Amino acid sequence: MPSNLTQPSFKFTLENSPDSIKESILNHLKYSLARDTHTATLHDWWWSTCLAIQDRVMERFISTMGKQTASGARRVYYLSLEYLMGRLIKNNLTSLGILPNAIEALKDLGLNPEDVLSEEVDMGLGNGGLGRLAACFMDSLATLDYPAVGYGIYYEYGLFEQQIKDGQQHECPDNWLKFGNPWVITRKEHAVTVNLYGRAEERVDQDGKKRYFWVDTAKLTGVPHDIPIVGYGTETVNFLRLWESRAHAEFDFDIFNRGGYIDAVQEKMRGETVTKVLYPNDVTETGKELRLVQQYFFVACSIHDIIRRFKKTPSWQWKNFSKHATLQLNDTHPSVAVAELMRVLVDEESLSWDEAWGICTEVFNYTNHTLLPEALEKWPLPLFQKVLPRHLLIIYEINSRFLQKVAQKWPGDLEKMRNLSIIEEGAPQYVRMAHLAVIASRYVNGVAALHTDLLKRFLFADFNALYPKKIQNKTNGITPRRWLKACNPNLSALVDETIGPEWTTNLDKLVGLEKHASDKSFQERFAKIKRQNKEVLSELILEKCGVSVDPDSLFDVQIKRLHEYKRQHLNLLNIIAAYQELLDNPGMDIVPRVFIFSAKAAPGYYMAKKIIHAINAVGEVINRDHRIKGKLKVVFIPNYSVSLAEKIVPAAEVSEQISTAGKEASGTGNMKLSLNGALTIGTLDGANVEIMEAVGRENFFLFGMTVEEVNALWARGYNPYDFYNSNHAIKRALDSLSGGYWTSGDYQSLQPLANNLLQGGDPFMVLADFNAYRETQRKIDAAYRDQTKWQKMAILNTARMGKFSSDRTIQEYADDIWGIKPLK
Ligand code: 26Q
Repeated sequence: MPSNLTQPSFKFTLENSPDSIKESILNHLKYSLARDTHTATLHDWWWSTCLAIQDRVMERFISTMGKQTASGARRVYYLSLEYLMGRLIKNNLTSLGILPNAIEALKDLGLNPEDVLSEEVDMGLGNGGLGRLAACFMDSLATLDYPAVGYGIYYEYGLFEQQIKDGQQHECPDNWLKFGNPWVITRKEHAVTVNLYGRAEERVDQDGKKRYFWVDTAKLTGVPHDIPIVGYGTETVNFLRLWESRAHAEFDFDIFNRGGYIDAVQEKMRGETVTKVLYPNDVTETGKELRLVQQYFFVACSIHDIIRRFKKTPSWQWKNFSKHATLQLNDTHPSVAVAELMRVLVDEESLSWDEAWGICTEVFNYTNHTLLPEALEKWPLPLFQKVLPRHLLIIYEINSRFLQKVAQKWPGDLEKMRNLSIIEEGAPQYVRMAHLAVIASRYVNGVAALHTDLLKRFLFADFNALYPKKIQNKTNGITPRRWLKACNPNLSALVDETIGPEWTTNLDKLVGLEKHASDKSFQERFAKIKRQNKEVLSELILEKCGVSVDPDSLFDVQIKRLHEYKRQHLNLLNIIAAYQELLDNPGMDIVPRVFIFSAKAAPGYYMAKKIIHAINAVGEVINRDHRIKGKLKVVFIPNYSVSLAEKIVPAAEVSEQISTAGKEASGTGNMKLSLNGALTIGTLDGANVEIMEAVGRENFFLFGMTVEEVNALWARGYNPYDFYNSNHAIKRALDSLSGGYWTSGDYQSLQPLANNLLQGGDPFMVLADFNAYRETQRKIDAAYRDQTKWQKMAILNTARMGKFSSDRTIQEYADDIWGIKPLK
């Protein structure tokens, strides 16, 4: 072979001038879409533009894969059931550094660039924070030149689309692939067969060794779809590999030959339902068979793919597997991977148990994202046995060896054994996935300092005693490319002009803004940009909610999944109290405020849906009450998504981070908002603690009980009626909900919400924190009146958020957990 063919080529042939981009777009319009410029729709233009970008991405993709394969270096395999990617077009242009030229090209073609970029539907393959974190991590991994593959599921339907009718949530399917997707590369040649159900049979092989065979299984095929992940300002392009389930040919054929054509087609359809839809994180969906099948399907495909890559180099030995691979479990959702890797190594590759277990404990790591006991994943044992009979035997073996260790450490302590066992006793028994993940993993991490501390002290206290170095903290982060540079171009330009552009890949550089925080003219420019962003958001609010809001009002934002622990209803009770006070005294001088909510509730989460209804009902009344002269507005923007967040975040002035202390593992919206100059009103929970430490106590509106105070109050006995009876504002607000005030006398519809906070025991202590919250909201009013002071605080928030870049987070994972090196 000529030597120039053995070396990957690093010369990129496509040019990036506006003219070359324009030419590429026109070529794709003609040759890929068979369209002319007169009949092309906006969708056609968007698609051709994506293909023009994808051509440039491909050159880097091919060269990166060549380099990574040739180096043989350790790769990180990120295993996640969710990737909340949002739109890719602007991100890819930003990362390639050709956004301005592409904009010029589109303008030249007589198009509105913003319209073309907005034509893309969000890739919403995630529920919330955990899925978006995976997306930010993929961005940082590529930007820092780390060899990485993200494995996941190619859901046909992402998180449901939310519609609001009569103030209530309705769910519609999110058919994001209806028109196909220009970013996807399907790799049919890497399709994988996956087994399910059947039985585990013990047989003696030719060498007289006992072995297990998994027989009479149902079979599925996994087809991988790759999405390139473009590093910012580097040549690295990694990829996401998402698996789609298809019917298995063998299976089809069997039934077909028996003459059952219709049966064969039905069987085919069953196989293809496995990756149809993303599960919402919903209590009513726990323990569902299809979810377990999904998890195993994706894990089996991914492990197979990792091993295929490993075995491509015949000289590599199993004992060196961990030199080439490290696997990160994004929560317990993919944790059946532990049993699957053991099965492949022991049953298929004939390694001894100890060799196989040694490999597992070197390559797996697990990230925990929740302390809520009800959110910890566990599977009814009979279900697990039916779907994965061989894996259950493997788990028994792992467990029995583990329990021997427990017995050595705590001789005779049966309660410890019961508490730590992978199998939860009871009728039925359960398989505890977090225990499996902790036992197999080299490192386990929490996602904020406080969260990790609580993991060590409570949830995993005994594990921590057994393995004192296993649990680490890795505080979450967000990518500054999407969450400042791309979503807030005017602020980015001001920052570039003031301190130079290095902040984009070194967010600590933002501290350079500190010395401008008190500078009058800088403050004015900073404030002007916020004001422009608020105007843009006001138009969106008018369009989506039919409510006209004044961009001169204070924009107060709570955007996140709807959950009682996040306490959107605490925010709402304060709004009601403020409104009632205003009605008593319409002349009262308050800072006009727009309360902006956006949130999806899990479809089966009754109370969350009630809270959405209540927000909309309260908004309906308040927004139309002329007596208060527009001093308060309440809007609920439907269908919260990544692309919607990109419009709300740059316009926010107050960020609501008001979860009950000890409940929010980290939060990442808190970081996005503060980075864009919003001031936080928040409890000492999750990453709020570290954000406050970074921006300064004086630039943060802290309120509420601490974790210790919450625990102490529970221990003493919490009675929400104590607060209801002694606090007039609370009583009046709750009475308005149960009395039908907001729903034209229909007292039944919102009463359950009030009841939940009283007879229901107020499980998230909304009433206990109400007073502190209300007082702190008043302080915000006072602070906002002094605009010089406010702007200084806002600038200092932006300036001091360097730590919360996902680049820093990824650097820490790479150094302390994965042991991987950049490959330039
Ligand atoms: C479980 C079983 C069945 C179906 C769905 C699920 C499921 C799916 C998604 C359970 C949980 C999730 C998502 C959890 C999540 O987003 N957690 C958030 O993770 C963020 C990133 O670390 C943190 O910042 C948030 O604090 C945490 O709530």
